[in-house]
Amino acid sequence: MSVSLSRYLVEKQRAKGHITPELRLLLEVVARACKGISHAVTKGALGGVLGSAHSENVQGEVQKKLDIIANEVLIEANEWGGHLAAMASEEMEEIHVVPNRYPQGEYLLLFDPLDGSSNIDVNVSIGTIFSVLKKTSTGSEVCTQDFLQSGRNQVAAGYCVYGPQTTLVLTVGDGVEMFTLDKEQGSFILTHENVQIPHETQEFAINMSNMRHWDAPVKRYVDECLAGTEGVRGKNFNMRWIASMVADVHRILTRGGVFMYPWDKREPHKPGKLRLMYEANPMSWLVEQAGGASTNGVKPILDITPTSLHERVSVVLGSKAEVDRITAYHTHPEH
Ligand code: P6P
Repeated sequence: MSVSLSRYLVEKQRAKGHITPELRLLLEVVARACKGISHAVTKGALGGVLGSAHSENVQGEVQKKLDIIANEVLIEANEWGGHLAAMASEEMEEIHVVPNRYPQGEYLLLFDPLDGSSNIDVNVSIGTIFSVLKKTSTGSEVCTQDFLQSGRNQVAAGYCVYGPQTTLVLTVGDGVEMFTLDKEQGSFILTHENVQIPHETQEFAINMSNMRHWDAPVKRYVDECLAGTEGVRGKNFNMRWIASMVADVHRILTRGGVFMYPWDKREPHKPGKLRLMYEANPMSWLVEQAGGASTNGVKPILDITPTSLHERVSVVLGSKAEVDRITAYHTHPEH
């Protein structure tokens, strides 16, 4: 008997009280929005949705048409339900407060509506990343400050990867589950329960073209991987870099590995390229819930207290033994 996402969420709500009816509604609405995004992505050139939108996002990056479409799908799907107070997106400089014509709820939804945009026009896997917080301030109008909570405060996090399958990966703080979209039924079906990342791995993911810009600990780790059986690691390593965080993290959740997007000398004033609130935090919680680890090279990403909505962070996540090793190279380089 296949278990749909809806049935899974009802049973999770009923059995363990892990989620409220409003959070269940939120997650079902986000999943439905991801189905709509998957449909638009899959149409590709046939839907006239490829290519640039000839505009820039808050990061100063050129927006693709599908970036904007995905953002609009998530906004329109979520603003009427009464479960949210506001939303924040990589594609919007300011938060989007739920309009007065709708009731406001207690949840805050953050998302990167379409991560991996450089892969859209070349038909490589991309995805939607989302994170859910609760509004902690009472009485006052929701504002950006309400979003600036550490990743430990997340009540739900996940992503939907648009690849050969459309798969939703979710945690509400009680492990990680994967749901594969049955496009005939239009339902997400539970296909992987209690996902666990192997502690050991022989696969690393990093953009090797940045090697000359890396700091010493990252260079040391990658050099040791490349030295293979003749080096200190005594084993050979494989390398993967899809340039879609969602796809790289999905591989790591599925078969292990370590993903690194470290600080580098190209823009020394930035702590890293990836965004803390709607990329690193949700991915870090998923990875920790699956038995892995995630740090900024020095401390757990989930322990970082954000100071701005779009702040960036250095990311090292995946198989715990490898993340611990890389973090130790940063904190105890003498070892
Ligand atoms: P680079 C996609 O733009 C993204 O934000 C992540 O999904 C991905 O891991 C990274 O940037 C790729 O960056 O510098 O290799 O293109």
